[in-house]
Amino acid sequence: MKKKIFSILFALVLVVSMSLVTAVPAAAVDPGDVELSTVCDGTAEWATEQAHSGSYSVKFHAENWGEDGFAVGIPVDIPLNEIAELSYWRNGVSFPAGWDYAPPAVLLCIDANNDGKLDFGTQEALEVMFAWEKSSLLGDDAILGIEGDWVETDIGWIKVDVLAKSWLWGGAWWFDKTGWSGWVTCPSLQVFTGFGTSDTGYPCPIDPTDNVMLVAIAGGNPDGDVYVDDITVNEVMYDLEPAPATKADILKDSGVPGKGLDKAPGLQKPFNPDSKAGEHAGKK
Ligand SMILES: [Ca+2]
Ligand SMILES: [Ca+2]
Ligand SMILES: [Ca+2]
Repeated sequence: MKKKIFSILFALVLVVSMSLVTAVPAAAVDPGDVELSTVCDGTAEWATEQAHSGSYSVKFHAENWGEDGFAVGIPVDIPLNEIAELSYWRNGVSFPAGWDYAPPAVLLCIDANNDGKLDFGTQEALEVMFAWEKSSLLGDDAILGIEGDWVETDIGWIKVDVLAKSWLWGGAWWFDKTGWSGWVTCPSLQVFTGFGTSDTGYPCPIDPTDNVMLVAIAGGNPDGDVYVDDITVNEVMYDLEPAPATKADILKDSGVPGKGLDKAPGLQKPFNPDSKAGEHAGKK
């Protein structure tokens, strides 16, 4: 019991300290703040074989329906009713011939209790999406999820305009620690005034002025690969390029033992390829 209380306290300290560290303006998001998360055998990784911008996109893969999951999350801080543009690019490759694939859903992770911080991250949002009995992971905050439309495989990069999607016949839902909403009805986010109660009869904690703190794109469609790039939230496009390698990364890649490298402040700066330090690192 003592151990459990300790781990809960530790998790709380971690959440509080992480919320301090990640409090950056949306326009200046650090590539290092992009969160890649998985459940079971799902994978989410930086990949160069497909890119809509720059050299990289994020590549998702899953093998088993309903078990494997993947997600990419981007920290933002925007009131829900001030989101005027929300889109991303996706490319589904090598799904079984003749099959459409279910593209990932968009999870708007919302500071529903208005305390200035989000009680969960991309990993917790993904876990709740796959195992709804884990809804307590969301703390006092909530998710508004928007489903993707099924599309053909191997037709190249497609722009997904999330706000253009009509939810009049379902296609979106909200979730908090009290449960799932069922499918919500809403012609668009702009006319959203609030949602009905959850399946267990609790009121929706999401108000139109609540802040979206994290935009996650999450799914689990198996067999093929889904690439995601260029997530745009209002005027800001997140081009999904990984953080440049640090000096510490270069030294580790060269075989220098990793102990201490991650704590040396001088080694956490981006590596300058012109300095030739990488070529000589680790050599006697
Ligand atoms: Ca990119
Ligand atoms: Ca909160
Ligand atoms: Ca609220």
